Order: sequence, then structure tokens, then C-alpha cells
Amino acid sequence: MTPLSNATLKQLPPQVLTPAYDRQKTTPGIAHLAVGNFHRAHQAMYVDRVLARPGQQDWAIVGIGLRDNERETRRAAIMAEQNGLYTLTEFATDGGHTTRVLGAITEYVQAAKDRAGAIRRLADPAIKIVSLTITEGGYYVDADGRFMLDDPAIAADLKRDLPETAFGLVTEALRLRRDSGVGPFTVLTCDNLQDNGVVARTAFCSYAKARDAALGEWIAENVTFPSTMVDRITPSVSSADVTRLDELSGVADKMPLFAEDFTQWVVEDNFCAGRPELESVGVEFTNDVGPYEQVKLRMLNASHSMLALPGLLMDYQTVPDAMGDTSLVTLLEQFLAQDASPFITPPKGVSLEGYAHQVLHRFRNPAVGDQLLRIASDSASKLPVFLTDTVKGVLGANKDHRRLAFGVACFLEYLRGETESHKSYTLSEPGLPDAAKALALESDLAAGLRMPVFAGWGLDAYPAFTKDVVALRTSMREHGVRHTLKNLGLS
Ligand code: CS2
Repeated sequence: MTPLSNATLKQLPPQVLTPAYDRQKTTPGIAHLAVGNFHRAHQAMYVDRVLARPGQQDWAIVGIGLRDNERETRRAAIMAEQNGLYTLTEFATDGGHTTRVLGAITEYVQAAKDRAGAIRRLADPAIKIVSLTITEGGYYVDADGRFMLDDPAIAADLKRDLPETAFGLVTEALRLRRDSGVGPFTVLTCDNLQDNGVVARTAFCSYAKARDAALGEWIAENVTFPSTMVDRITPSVSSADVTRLDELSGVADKMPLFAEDFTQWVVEDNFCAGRPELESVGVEFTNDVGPYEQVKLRMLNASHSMLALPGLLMDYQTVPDAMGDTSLVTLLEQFLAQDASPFITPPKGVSLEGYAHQVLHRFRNPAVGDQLLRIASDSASKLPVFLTDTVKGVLGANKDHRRLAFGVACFLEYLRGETESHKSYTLSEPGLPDAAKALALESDLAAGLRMPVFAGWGLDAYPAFTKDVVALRTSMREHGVRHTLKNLGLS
């Protein structure tokens, strides 16, 4: 097997596609904060395509890792060893696949090792866009849309000379740019949040104003925060996956990736310092991303959660495994058609029925095998984003709320950390403080609904919903999740 680096690009197996441009002739115009698998399979894939277009060589990416842990250090070491190159294998639901080497990330900086260096890198006049994937919970914006200035992580960062959060690094870089007359860059969020540009603006501007009021004002006036809708299912990669992917491609890549063949990126066209011609490589630009976000978050992401939470409790491991269970499929079909769709205003030309069908088709992709535990992780941050409007719509219209009560009951039971056959799994709920989690574990089975997760749902006005959640949790404990789902009588 051939190792991967600039030097070996021409020796790779012929079926592996390689960058169609000279990487040496590119320079970074984008800095991306938090370089996870999703970024590498989505935005960096689009940028890889655009770098091959005439006149687009100034839009390569400098990756900025934010975390300070072993995984991050390993990532930085592999990035250096492979010159930022990695393979992405895309799988179609019918089994076909393509492997390509992506070359858009030409530089990598581990911010935790050199914060001043990272800030200087962002202040480089060549950087016109700072994009980010810091997760749904990473914006510290509460149910009322306010930035949580007194959250301990933010309060501590505000006091540091050299900050370490995304907000702090960006604020300090913008200070250097203002002071030297370089001007602003665009802050481009690529996280799954409704109105993610507005959320990003609130978070970054609130942080900056708290640090330095005048600088905060300057940022609010000069920096743009376009909204985006991002979509591509990108599972996490186990060591068994690394072996499987490398055997398939013939490339000894230490950090290969895989994803479905579907990909979509819809972006609000509001870039204060210019942007690459991404429309030439399939990115859709629009003045109103809202309807696209609504469809994606409330249908695809919400269905993912509605499948992963019960699926995990029912001892399934992956999305296609869970999709083999007809009662779960019925749950999703009805959730999409009867709960989510009636309250969505889709963009012109988008059929919600067609979209729902496509979502289920994507979930059936056997090669993608996305882990239910990955999708369930951080549900405390995800459920408010994916379900709030649907729950409000269904309850407000006095419609059948069984499926939603079931999903919520599964979330609360999932927090106990074991499946219906008593196998334990490791919870990853960074957005859930211990006190909130304790509510889900109380013997009063309604207490969990008082968690901040549900703060925006107005559940107090709907005692019948609470009563059903309690009854479903009781049934899950007495008879199991599978049995409780069957007894919902959905078909
Ligand atoms: C998933 C997403 O973890 C989740 O919440 O629903 O990661 C999903 O795979 C992506 O948003 C797809 O674009």
C-alpha cells in the first residue's frame, strides 16, 4: 500500500482521484476552526473542487485545531506527515464507491500549542473567511437567544490575556486586523442550528463586546455572519474502518474518511471580504437560507435523533441496522409526514414528501453504517434545535403527540446509560450539566422535563404530554422499549 504525502501523489492506484491542481501554487484564504470529519468531508471537499477552477488558487484552507488533547495532537502530527492530504471514500446506497484524495487543507495549526501564533495566522490579510464547526452546543446561546456570558468556560476565557475559545481567538485576531487596517473577515458557521448566522453573530459579538466594548461595536458593524445549511452524513471512523477503507483504496492513509454520496451546502451570499466561486462546484447561494435549514434540521436531523435514541436502547448499533426494524421505520415515516412536515414552510420547488423519502433512503445506505451512539451524543444540545418547533406546532394544534412523547421518553431513558437488555454505553453529553442530568435520573419520572433542554417548549401548558412521557418511561422500564413502541399502535 502506498503512503500518502505530496511526494507520493503520482504513485497512487489509478482508481484513486487526486487533486486536479498544483497544491504548491495555492495559498490559504480560509481558516477553519475545529477540523472534524464533517468539515473534511464537506466544506473541504467543495474547496478542493474550487481550487481546480481558474483564478481560485487563493482559497485553500488553513485548519485550526482548538482542542488540547491527545487526539488533537495526533491529528496535527498526521496532518504534518501527510501534508494535509487524506482520502474520502463516498458510498452510494446501491454499493458503488469512489475514493478521492482531498488537498484543500494545506496547513494545520494546533491553537492550544501556540495561541498567539493562531491569532496571528487569523490576522493574516490573505485570510478572508473564518469558518467553523464547533457543534450545536458550542455557541453558548440559551433558549431565549442570549449568549451565556456567565458560563464558567466563557467567563474564564474573557479574563485570559490570550483566550482559547473560538470566540476569543477570533476577537483578538479581529483586533489586530482593525488596528493594522487590514479589515474584517467573514465568520462562516457550518453548524446545524436554525438561523446559524444570527446565532453566530450573537455569540461572537456578545463575547467581543464583553471583552472590549469598542472592538465589539467594530465587529458588529464590519464582520458578516452568513447563515448556511450544511448536509452530508459523515460517520466517525474506527480503527477497523481505517483498515477497511485503506484496503479498498490501496492507500495507506492514517486518517481516511467515508461518507454518503449525497452532499448539499446552501449559503447566504453575504461575505464582507470576498469568497470563492463555490457556485461553480455545486454550492447553492441564496438570500434566505431559513427554509432550507428548517427542512434539513426538522426532517433529517430530527429523524436521526428519533431513530438513534430508541434504536440505541433497543440494542441496535448503526443506522442501517435500526432501519431494518419496521416499527422504527413506521415511527420515522409518521413523524416526518404527520409531525414535522405540517409546520414547515419549504423553499420553493422542494417537496417535503420527496425529501422525507430521500431521508429514509439515505439512512438505509448500508456502507455508511453511521453509529447510533454518535448521533445520540450531545442530544441535550441537539433536541432543542431539531424538535422545538415541531413539538410546539403539534401541541399547539392539539394533534396526536404520541411519537414526540415517545422520542422524549427515549431521550430521558437514554441518559441512564444502558440499553433495554442492560448493556451499558458511554454517554457523551457535554451540554448537560450534572444537576440537569440528575433530573432525568430522579424517581419522579416527570422531573426530567424540567431540564434546560426543554426550556423553550412551553410544556407546562400541556400536562397530557407530561403524563404520556411518564407513562411511556414506566412502560419502557417494565416492558422494554421495543414493546412500548409496538404498543403505541402506530401502524
Ligand atoms: C446527525 C448529523 O449527529 C447528528 O445530529 O443528525 O451529524 C447529520 O449526520 C448531519 O447533520 C448530516 O448532514
